[in-house]
Amino acid sequence: MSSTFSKTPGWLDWHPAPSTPTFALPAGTVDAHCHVFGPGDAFPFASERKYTPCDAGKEQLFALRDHLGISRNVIVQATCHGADNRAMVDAVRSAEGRARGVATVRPDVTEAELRALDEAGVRGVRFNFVRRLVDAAPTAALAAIAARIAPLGWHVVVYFEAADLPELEDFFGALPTPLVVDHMGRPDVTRRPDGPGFGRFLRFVERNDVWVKVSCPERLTVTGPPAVDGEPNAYVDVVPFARRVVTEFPDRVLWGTDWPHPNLTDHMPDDGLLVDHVPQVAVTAEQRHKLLVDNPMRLYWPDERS
Ligand code: 0GY
Repeated sequence: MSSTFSKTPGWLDWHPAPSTPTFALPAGTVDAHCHVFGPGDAFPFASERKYTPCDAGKEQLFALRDHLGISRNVIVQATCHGADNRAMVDAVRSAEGRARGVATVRPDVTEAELRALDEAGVRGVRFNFVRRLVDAAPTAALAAIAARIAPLGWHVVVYFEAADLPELEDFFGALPTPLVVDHMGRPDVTRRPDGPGFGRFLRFVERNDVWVKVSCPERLTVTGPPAVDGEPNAYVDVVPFARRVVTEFPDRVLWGTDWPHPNLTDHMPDDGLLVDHVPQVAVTAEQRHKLLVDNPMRLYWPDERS
């Protein structure tokens, strides 16, 4: 798809024709975790990137939004763009109020740059600790960034592997901003959802009033996608973990598609089926409304809540 950049070998492109979901998303649904990639010719990928994706621009993202019945997007800076936020910011601006952004910034970011990001619709920064995606950043530098963005009312989104939580949780707990965790802290879903590993994560969430994205069943699953195309009962091994988070923290959970699904190697999900997965993890209408509408609106559009 991109002419200047060659995709990482084996790269799976986004689903070309997602099904129409059976589950009708409530009006005002927010996709609180998605990305744009390039297009590379307009927004070159960063030299320090660990993968080269296919192009996945704002037009495709907005088409998917409309197809699935989503109202708004939170566009999270992807590591393939490093700290060059131009593709994300361009997409957020183009959405005319229907998108917010989460940026990557370096400690030497200027006040003027932060103000420009804020004015464009950015409301947070992402700290990524997943070793296959980024070179390790010293926590002192991240703490300095957090101190800079706190006065703007922004939050910090953290992405880490479950095994790294014990080492990171004191650092997270000391950050001066609200905290949002990507993909439920990537639990090992072959373990028990009521076992000590996930229990530690849940206690961390409770202690620090953390927001949790119950996203990415397609990334966390070991049993895999549905055996039969169109079967909504997919990713069953992830369901008890997500359901537990939604039940225990109904006012702190967020949902997102993770489109265009970077670095999936086994299968590319049908985004319509990812929507059909939502009622499996949020089993009441009240839970779903909080997950899909109330919570993300409180975090990203606090002035527009009805
Ligand atoms: C995700 C997950 C991944 C990648 C990125 O920024 C990224 O490159 O977020 C991943 O490979 O697990 O949240 O989309």
